[in-house]
Amino acid sequence: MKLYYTPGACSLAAHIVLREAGFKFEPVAVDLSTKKTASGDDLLAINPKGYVPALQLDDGQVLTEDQVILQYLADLKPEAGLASAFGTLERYRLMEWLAFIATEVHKGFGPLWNPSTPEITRQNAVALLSRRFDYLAKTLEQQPWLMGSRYSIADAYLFTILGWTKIHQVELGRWPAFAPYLGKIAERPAVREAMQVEGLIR
Ligand SMILES: N[C@@H](CCC(=O)N[C@@H](CS)C(=O)NCC(=O)O)C(=O)O
Repeated sequence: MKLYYTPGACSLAAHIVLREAGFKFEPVAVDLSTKKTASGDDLLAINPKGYVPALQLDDGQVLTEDQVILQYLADLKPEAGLASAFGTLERYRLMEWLAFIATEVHKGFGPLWNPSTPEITRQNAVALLSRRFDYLAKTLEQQPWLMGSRYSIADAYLFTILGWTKIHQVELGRWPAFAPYLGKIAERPAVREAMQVEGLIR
């Protein structure tokens, strides 16, 4: 498998899960400003949607959409315990978290990435994200992981996206539940490896 990723982008979640589950894979960095890999391959030829993550399977097929890639990987290695089994209510709870992270949190950062976003739009985006953070923090005050007692692909995804608060100077101190939660994810060997390979930590 090949993972097309950009350092620190949402593709970090898939990168973490590939390592958590012990897959053999090739990480291929993409420069999003040119949509090219270091060897000059065109991301658009891999993923016509033009974004990361894209997971190229060994038979050449390409899977996109972070939340789907995460589930695919977790389901290939159920022994890693990163996703509840299909057909159970717990799986729908997991999908509920993944959809919430993707649409409310991940995409909630959209305006903050655009340098031409007016200040008022930025403030509104931060206010909306803050309401989502209220809900997440309330959950994490009551349980160690989004899915309760077990770390899952949803935590890898949330960790990745909350990492962007540093880039955009969104202060997380208002939600004391986040620091220990993010800290324990950051210490996981698979997370450290992924972040080292992406050049995010030494
Ligand atoms: N719907 C996609 C969105 C992925 C996405 O937003 N990727 C960003 C990086 S975090 C990207 O590659 N943006 C470049 C672009 O859209 O041109 C998913 O959930 O995987």
